[in-house]
Amino acid sequence: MLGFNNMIMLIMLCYICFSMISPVYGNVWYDNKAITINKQRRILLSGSIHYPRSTPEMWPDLVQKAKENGLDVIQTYVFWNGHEPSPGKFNFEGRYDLVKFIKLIQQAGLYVHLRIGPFVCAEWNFGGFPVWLKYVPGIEFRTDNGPFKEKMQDFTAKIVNMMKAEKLFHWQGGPIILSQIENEYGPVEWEIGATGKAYTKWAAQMAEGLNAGVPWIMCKQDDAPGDVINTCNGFYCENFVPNSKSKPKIWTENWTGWYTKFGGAVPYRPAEDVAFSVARFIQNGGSFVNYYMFHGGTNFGNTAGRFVATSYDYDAPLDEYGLPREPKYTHLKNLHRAIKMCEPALVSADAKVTKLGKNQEAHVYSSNSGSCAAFLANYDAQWSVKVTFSGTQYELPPWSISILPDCKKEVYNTARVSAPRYHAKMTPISGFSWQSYIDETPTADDDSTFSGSGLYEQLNVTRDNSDYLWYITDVTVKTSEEPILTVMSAGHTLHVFVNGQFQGTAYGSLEKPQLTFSQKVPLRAGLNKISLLSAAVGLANVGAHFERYNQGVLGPVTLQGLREGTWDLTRSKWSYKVGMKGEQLGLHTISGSSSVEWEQSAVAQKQPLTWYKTTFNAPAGSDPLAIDMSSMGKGQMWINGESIGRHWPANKASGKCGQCNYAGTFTETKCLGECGKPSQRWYHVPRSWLKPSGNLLVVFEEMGGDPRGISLVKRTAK
Ligand SMILES: *[C@@H]1O[C@H](CO)[C@@H](O)[C@H](O)[C@H]1NC(C)=O
Ligand SMILES: CC(=O)N[C@H]1CO[C@H](CO)[C@@H](O)[C@@H]1O
Repeated sequence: MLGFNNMIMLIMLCYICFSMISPVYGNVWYDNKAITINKQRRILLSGSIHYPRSTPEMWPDLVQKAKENGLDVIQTYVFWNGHEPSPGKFNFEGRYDLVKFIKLIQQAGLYVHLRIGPFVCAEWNFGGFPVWLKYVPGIEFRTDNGPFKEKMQDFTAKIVNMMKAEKLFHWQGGPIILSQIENEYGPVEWEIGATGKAYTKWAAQMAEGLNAGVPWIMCKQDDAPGDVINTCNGFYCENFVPNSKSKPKIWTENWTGWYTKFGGAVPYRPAEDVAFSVARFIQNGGSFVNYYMFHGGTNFGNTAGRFVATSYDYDAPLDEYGLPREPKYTHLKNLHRAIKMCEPALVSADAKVTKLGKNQEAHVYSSNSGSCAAFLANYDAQWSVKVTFSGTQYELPPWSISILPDCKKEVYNTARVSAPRYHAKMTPISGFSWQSYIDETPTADDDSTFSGSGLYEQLNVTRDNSDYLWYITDVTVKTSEEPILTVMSAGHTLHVFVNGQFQGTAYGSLEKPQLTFSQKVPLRAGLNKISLLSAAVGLANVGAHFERYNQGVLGPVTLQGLREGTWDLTRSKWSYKVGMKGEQLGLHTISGSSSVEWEQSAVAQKQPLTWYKTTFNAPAGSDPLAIDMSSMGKGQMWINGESIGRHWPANKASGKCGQCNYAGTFTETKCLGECGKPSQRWYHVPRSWLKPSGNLLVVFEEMGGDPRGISLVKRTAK
């Protein structure tokens, strides 16, 4: 039996050990209801802004607009391949200046949720993995594999230590209150079983061992071990239940819209539905909501994932250019104000749920201290309903929730939009006067080629240093013939040339990156040069086995219908050349652009493999700018040497397109723009990339287009 004094001793000891432990977790922890900051439960509203998808010059304004919208937290992934482009060589500059980004958020008085991953998916090239990682001997991605775990730990530790050194965690006085390890791993673990489970455990322990002093989350991970909080991603999360009674209900990805893929229509999600899903999550006891995305931004350079468009607008409350999208921005701002009025009641009581009708409910949070908040929900997707609550009648529009922060007066309904409705406008400012330069179709004798027998996997050769890889082979026939050339490729696009003459193009899609080119081609008597230009459109960003990822012409390649029957060229001698000649000459850079003779007078039109250049002055004012590329085919473009990204207006929206009918449930394919239009017509040019005059714009066009149709446009909110 324990004596009284001993008991006091024990209690004191425990107190001491607690106060010794708690500094490790600083002032941020959680209980079954919410994240606690300084022991205070909080309802936290968060929004994703990915720092490399805008420019440092845009950051302060984006963060300020998020704050004005009523957000408490900015959430971002950390982009490994941007930070460690080659092993041990780090980049934390410019758009990758993570510390600067976090400090700006801190200055604005907001918190940060740092999702380190380091697998991030995010429609980002290779899901955030550096391509060199694929070539680490013995590597297998995202499983219980030594080489992978070592590299993952190194990078995660590097980021955590950098944040500590800069005093950016909350216990150090910084803004970071949450972190994340792995990303949507649950479904993968389910697929691969025991090794996946071991990896999950290891990842959680590794992360916690870094002593970041803030809680870690794993999203879409039903078996998140120990103290790691499992969280929900989805269009709706109201029925999500954490895997422990001591963990709060957190929604890490509430999709404000969806991303655009090349070949698809532009998705959108009505403000009413986003607001409904958030209000429903909160009324059901949720305490942390994140908008994915709050600002989507732009996939500059080659940062887009496979077949993902350059625009990552996401139909977010702030559009790609950083302008408020209405009515979404203001409708959500009003929602946030209403939710914050309910916060005292929400954090101190559990909901009492009562039926108000067949498809209607009241969720009432009423605390001992007298605060009371009510959510009146109508789940009927078609009909408005009058309900009586506490003796008062309320009218609830279909698929909506009314918020009563004092349990009496309705201050907000998710379907009644008082915010202005307007469409952003694109206004042409000027056209350009172009010069052109036609790139060349290399032959096997060029000194920049090398050869081998059989077909090489593309990424192994390019290491993603260029989108382009040439596959070149010679075919000798006795008399002229017109056989069918069939080329099977793992993707993503293929342009075929015979004796320097363009024959045609084939391409895959997000759903099916593989392609087959099959077409009659003219061969002349004697030697013929077959040149295949295989182009990548981003690397895959979803999945587990990135070590097995492949692309390019893997075969078979055949010529059918020759006098001598069918020739299989798959194992022939092939020559290779990485990149276009223009890339090697640096035609897109300020210094390299003058290394060739440009055609001034008769600018080539509808010519494949053509470079175009022009100079222009920055337009007056501060409206965001874009380039209208609707007259062009496919390629890349640069301003003053900075890559704007890949253009591909020739890839028109097909498949599911048309109107929006979301009520009831929303899916990624519910609300889509019109078919037959380019998936992306306008390409963002950040103002900060421009000088007052003499800006160099370079376009590389693969397929042939009419540069006279290109224009500079400005974007205004209405
Ligand atoms: C990658 O290329 C190297 C030669 O550069 C070759 O030895 C290796 O077999 C290739 N690997 C694959 C998977 O193609
Ligand atoms: C399962 C799934 O599709 N998850 C996606 C959720 O949306 C984000 C952003 O579009 C992606 O990164 C995830 O892969």
